[in-house]
Amino acid sequence: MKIVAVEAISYSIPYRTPLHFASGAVHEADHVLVKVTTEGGVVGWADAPPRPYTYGETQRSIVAVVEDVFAPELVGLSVFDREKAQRIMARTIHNECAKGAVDIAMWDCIGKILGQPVSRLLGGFTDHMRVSHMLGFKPAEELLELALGFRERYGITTFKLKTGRHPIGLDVEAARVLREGLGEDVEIYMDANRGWSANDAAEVLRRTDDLGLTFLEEPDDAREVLGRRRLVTQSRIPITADESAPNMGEAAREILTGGANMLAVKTARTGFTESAKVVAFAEAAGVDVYVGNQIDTQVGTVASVVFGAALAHTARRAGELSNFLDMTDDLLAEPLTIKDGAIRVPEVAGVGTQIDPDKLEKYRLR
Ligand code: MUC
Ligand code: MG
Repeated sequence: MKIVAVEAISYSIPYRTPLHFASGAVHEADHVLVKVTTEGGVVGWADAPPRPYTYGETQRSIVAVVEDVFAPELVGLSVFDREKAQRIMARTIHNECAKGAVDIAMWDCIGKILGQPVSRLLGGFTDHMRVSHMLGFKPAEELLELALGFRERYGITTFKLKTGRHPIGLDVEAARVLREGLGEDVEIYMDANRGWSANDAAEVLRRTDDLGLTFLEEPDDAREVLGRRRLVTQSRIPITADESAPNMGEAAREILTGGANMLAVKTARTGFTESAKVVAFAEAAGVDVYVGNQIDTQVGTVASVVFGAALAHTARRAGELSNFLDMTDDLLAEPLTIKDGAIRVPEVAGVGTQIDPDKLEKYRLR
């Protein structure tokens, strides 16, 4: 079934609680919906979040690359020809989230055409994903109050603490207050978004050694090659590559050159097709992964749930699937719910990214 249109629709939804982290901040979901239409009128949807501080993409660059560069090449292709679409999009370097969204929207069409949930088509390992909540920069006591609230209300027992601040004592204190307030059974890990040097990170690891943290993500700029390698070699917990591994090739390079020994997999940037290749590489290499958050709306989050639950290697750990709770509204026709610390895979044909037309009309920018 041929693709007849590939469109990019900008929209903006304010956040109730902005998220602050070492590389930037998010006050509104100024994202782009990617819509793929096939002959016969099947429509697939996916969300592309612009993250200029991570990938260099903006809302306008995503619209431009999808509509001006990808669409003319993809129209006329069978929607089942995902690998051909990958090759076409790979001719344009970078633009990770634009490519990821086109792939997911194609998968949504495929699921709808076959009358199957895409999670089943991708592997069908389980029917839910455990949720990890990402905590942005805030005073330690406020972070604890928030985390206790998320545990009480949604049953969430895994938390990512955004770090990378100076003085480093701020983050050490936040981790300690969380551990003492939440107890031993809660999983806590840190993500510094390159905010520290390798030496800062080594000092933080030394000072948090007794806190039972699960892993440390993107402590410093991975291009500081020797510092990063030293950290990976010396750390007692895994060092995770996130923005230093935005695609399959760079994920392999970071692992094989000792820049990291764990990987974040984000469907927002590698879609389903390339994410599956990243996971296969990691599984074969004996490297743990977790499903990360690109500060996703519900449209982005449901894609992460669908992918994460499909494969045994991604379903092992909680995925970051709850930051849409900080938004004032969302676009998904069937809103997601978090119960007992988990989100269930929607039992619908496709990805479950169906859009509420009234909400899209309200928030779209053009
Ligand atoms: C994360 O894991 O880093 C913050 C910046 C970004 O690109 O993603 C978020 C979360
Ligand atoms: Mg990260």
